[in-house]
Formats: sequence, C-alpha cells, structure tokens
Amino acid sequence: MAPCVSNRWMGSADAPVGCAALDEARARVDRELEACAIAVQAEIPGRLGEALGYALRSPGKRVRPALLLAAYHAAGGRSPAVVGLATAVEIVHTYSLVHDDLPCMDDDDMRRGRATVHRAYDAPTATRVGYLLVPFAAEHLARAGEAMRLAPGTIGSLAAELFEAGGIRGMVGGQWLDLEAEGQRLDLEHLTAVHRGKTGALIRAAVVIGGLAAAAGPRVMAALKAFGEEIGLAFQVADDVLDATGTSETLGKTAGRDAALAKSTFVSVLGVEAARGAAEEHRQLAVERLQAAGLHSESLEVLARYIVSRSS
Ligand code: GRG
Repeated sequence: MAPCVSNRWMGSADAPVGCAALDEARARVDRELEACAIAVQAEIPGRLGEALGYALRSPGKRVRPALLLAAYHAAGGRSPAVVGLATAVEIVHTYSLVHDDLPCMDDDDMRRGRATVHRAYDAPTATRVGYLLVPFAAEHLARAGEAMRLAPGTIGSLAAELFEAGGIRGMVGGQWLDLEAEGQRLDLEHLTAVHRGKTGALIRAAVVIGGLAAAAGPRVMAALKAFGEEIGLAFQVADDVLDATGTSETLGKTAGRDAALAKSTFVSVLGVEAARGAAEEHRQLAVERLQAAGLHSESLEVLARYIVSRSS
C-alpha cells in the first residue's frame, strides 16, 4: 500500500498530507472485510468463494469508508458499529471495480497492485463475484444499521442513498455514458455529468450516509451533500491526472488506460495543469460548503486535501 502522503503534484508548497483518518478507517474496514471474506468462503465453498475472498481482501485506499466515518463523527455520531456502514459502501465500490475491469468494459489486467479478478480467475467468475457483492453489501448495511440501533426508516434511507447512488441515476448511469462516449470528444459539461454519476455519486453517498446515520439536521445534511458532490468531482479530476502522469507501479493499475481507450478525460479536455487547478477548485468549494454551515471537521478537510494530492 502506498503511503498516505502527497506527491506534491498540486505544485503548492504544502507539506505532504498525512492522513490519520484514512489510515484508521483502512485498519477498521480491512478487519471487517477480512471477517466478511472468511464468512463468505465458509458459505460458498470452492472457486467462487475463493474469488469473492480475493475481491474482498483486495487492498484499496478505503477513501469512501474514511469519508463516511469522518462525516458521521463530524455530525456528532458516536457508535463504533458505524464501521459496518463504511464497509457496505466499500463492498459496492469493490463490485464496481471488479466489473469495470471485465473484458466487456475497461478490460484491465491489474488493479490495486494485483491481477484483476477475471485475470486471477476468469470472466464468468468475476461477473458472478460482482453480482454477489451487491446483495452482500445490502445485507451488511442493514445489519450495521441494526447494530447501531437505528430506526428501520433510517436504515431504509441509508439503503436508498447507497443504491440510488450505485444505480442508473448514479454510478451505473455514469459508467454507461462513459462507455458510450469512448472514441468521442466530450466537452467539459458532458464530462462533468458523466463523472458526477460514475465516480461522484458513490463518494457523495458515503458522506451523506455518514450524516444520515448521525441524525444530522437539514443544514448539516445540505453541507455534507454539497461537500460530497464537490469532493467526488475533485477525486475524478485527480484520478485523470494520475492516469496521465503516474506509473502503473505507483497507481497499482495500468497507467495511461484512458488514452489507450480513447476516453475524454479532464486531462484531454483541460490539459494536465488546468486539470490540477480544477481539482483544487473543487476541493476549495467542498471545504467552503462545510465552513459556511459552521461544520468544522479536521478529518474531512484533511481527506479533501489528500484526495487532490494523492499519488495513487
Ligand atoms: C452495467 C454500465 C454498467 C455498469 C456497472 C462497473 C460499474 C457498474 C461502474 C464503474 C464505476 C467505476 C469503476 C468508477 C471509477 C471510480 C474510480 C475513480 C475508482 C478508483 O477509486 P479508488 O482510487 O480505488 O478509490 P481504490 O482501489 O483505492 O479503492
């Protein structure tokens, strides 16, 4: 796992961003994912169970869980069982990566520094792994909500938030538009619409779920939602810069994939330097929305800085 520090590509004089919130979230979520992997392999023996374990144990940065936990604490939440909600969001993200890498989508060999699931196993197995992870995430979310003693209506709202963000009005819709746009030149407005769905929706949902689980009031919820939207876009802009400027070794996935697939990206539309500037603008807007609502969260602010200054 790459250290949680900046590669300083923003060109600012900032010190590298240490990110205790991310390190702590990763430790907590990784423990829960390991327990999930053990349980799933006991329930589904053989190659499919093994492949599920492989996907659940794949070493991601855990940015979405860290955002959820930070938003929950910023909004006054105190239950340790919230880590189950963060794990559910990470499981949805994991499914999306497994399917995104399939030959019928981005057709990639490497993810998180290891062979993609269809390379380590095969495409039918990876397809089944992705499909199984979705109801698994739903079950995990519901169980975590019960452990937190949330009202059934609140658990319903969390599920609606997560699966609306994961569906046609969010991640799936954005991915669909992204696949259809291969080989075309999108303008900034269209590109932004694609990524509000494809990448931004799940990131926004992580932040919103943190607020909802803490029973935040309307003013704090509006600020968290706006923060999530802006930081979700910042994340994707930074991702495009890394794809264009990073190496496969640092990224843990194939660098330069966007250009190879002739995708429009924030780099192809704006150029590297302006894209870096755009990521920073989205970060600033995100933090301003928190501050305007009087919500001071060092963890959210540090995570926001990490998102635009990361090296992987
Ligand atoms: C049926 C059309 C259709 C879609 C299925 C596959 C899919 C749903 C959606 C793809 C969504 C996707 C892969 C978005 C990319 C988001 C992104 C920038 C991922 C990288 O996130 P990181 O950097 O990765 O947080 P780690 O590995 O650290 O977790």
